[in-house]
Amino acid sequence: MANALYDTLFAPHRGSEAVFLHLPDGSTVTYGRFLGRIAQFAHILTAQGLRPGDRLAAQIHKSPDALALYGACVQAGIIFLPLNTAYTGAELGYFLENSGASLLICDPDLTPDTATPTLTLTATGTGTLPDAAANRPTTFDTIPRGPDDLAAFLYTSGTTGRSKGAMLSHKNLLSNAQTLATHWRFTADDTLLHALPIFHTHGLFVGTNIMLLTGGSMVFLPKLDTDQLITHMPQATTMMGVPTFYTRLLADPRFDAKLTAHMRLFISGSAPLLADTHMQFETRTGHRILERYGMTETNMNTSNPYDGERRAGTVGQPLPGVELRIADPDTGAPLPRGEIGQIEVRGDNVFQGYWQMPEKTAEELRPDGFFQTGDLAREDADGYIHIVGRAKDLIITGGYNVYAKEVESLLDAFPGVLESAVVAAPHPDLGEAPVAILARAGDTDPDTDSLAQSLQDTLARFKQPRHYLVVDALPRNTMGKVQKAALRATVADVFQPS
Ligand code: MCA
Ligand code: AMP
Repeated sequence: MANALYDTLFAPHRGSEAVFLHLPDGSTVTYGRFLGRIAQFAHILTAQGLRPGDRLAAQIHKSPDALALYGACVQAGIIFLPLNTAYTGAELGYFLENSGASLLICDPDLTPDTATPTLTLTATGTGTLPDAAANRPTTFDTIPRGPDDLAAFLYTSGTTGRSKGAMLSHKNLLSNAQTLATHWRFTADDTLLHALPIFHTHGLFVGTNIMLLTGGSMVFLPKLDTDQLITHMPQATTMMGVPTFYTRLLADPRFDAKLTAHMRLFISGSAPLLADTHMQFETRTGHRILERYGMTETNMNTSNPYDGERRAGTVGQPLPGVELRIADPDTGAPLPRGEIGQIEVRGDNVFQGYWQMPEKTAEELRPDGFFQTGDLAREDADGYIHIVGRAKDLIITGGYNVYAKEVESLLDAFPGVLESAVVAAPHPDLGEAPVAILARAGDTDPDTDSLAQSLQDTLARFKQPRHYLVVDALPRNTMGKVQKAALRATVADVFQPS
């Protein structure tokens, strides 16, 4: 095939009257209309001078047109770089510069100060991009692309400072969508309740690509709103969410067995689903949530079985086509079953490296092609993987990743702070949330209110500490390393209801 990703996910729907998107106002978008929109956008992107392999950055709100922009990039061979709408202008500036994006599509509300050529697109489908596209043809000659050509960059924060652009190929995306659609038994009869953001793997490549592949439809909600989930659940057959989706639903008495009796499947991922949530969900609804595990760099790696036992507190077994080993973090040598080690994975799902950072790529991709996930786990006697911790200094808040180092570097530079440590504290809604522990530089405490204020322009809100603690000195072990485990214990209760 000339462009297998486009030809498999999109092209079969050309002219189709089947519904692709159900919108909250009751309107629908057919597959045929969606494909026409993709072609119109592809014309604009090429008219802007974008050529195969060029990067297009998008910081836009979730909408049918935002999805069409992704399709346009696939059809025109352009590398799609979706960005969290929570990123500040400072963060966006870095992504534009690092990726060398030739064009930025952004919401007029988020318009940054940048030299990168920019078109706008709002959540309601207005802006300079749709204006320019309006009279363009609804067909476009698909640009040929091979399996190893790049389809997308997704930026992931790093353990050492700056974010890295994870390069995902056409084969990475297509192979994983095919594996998941089969494993989870998706068909054209499915309707996915979609309330996730579409700038990350979960909402875009897992949710959307599966539905495009199988020809099913999505109830396409702008964001998580429990009322909307409950209102639209009767229309759906399946739902995907981060654990916060499930805890919020469980907190609502309207969410019960009757409302979910017709549902085929609930899937959770991006952050650990507490075994307790899994069990409460089953007690309330009779459904066992299917938990799976993935990463931006690898797409999905493991999943609980569709038919077999969905085991609470585990992420299931390796997906077909994914080789997984629990290995010694230093050497990569596989450990005997039952021992705790680092999860390493290899397969068509694993990314092509970090954009223009060969040394970072070499640090995480072993010479034999296994990727080091930084997740610590053990495999039980039945082959289920139990994630027990993280080797990386990462906090996952509501399904978004925050690397402690990125926040600490900003805190360390603040007057009155000698040094800082950012750790995760359990949070009843978000799973975990960042807490900052600051060692004071002199006799007076740093002003944490102005510190918090100073972060507003530089750091996305979800990365900002939700609690500050000032101490005389950070605890260190005999090697001089900050004892984060001790700090985590100190702040373990800060978000617990008193
Ligand atoms: C919003 N806020 C957050 C988060 N989201 N703070 C911390 N963590 C978050 N995740 C802040 C806002 O800045 C705001 O702060 C306040 O919370 C309320 O904002 P709102 O937009 O109303 O929040 P929400 O609608 O309640 O959103 C929470 C959410 C959402 C539903 C958990 O963040 C979400 O949909 N998360 C899913 C993320 C996801 O898709 N991850 C997949 C990554 P203030 O009031 O102070 O201004 S892909 C991945 O991880 C891998 C590959 C995988 O395996 O899937
Ligand atoms: P990211 O690639 O930045 O979106 O985040 C990937 C990380 O999320 C993984 O390395 C895990 O630490 C975590 N993760 C994803 N799914 C799960 C899960 N089901 N259980 C526990 N952690 C998960």
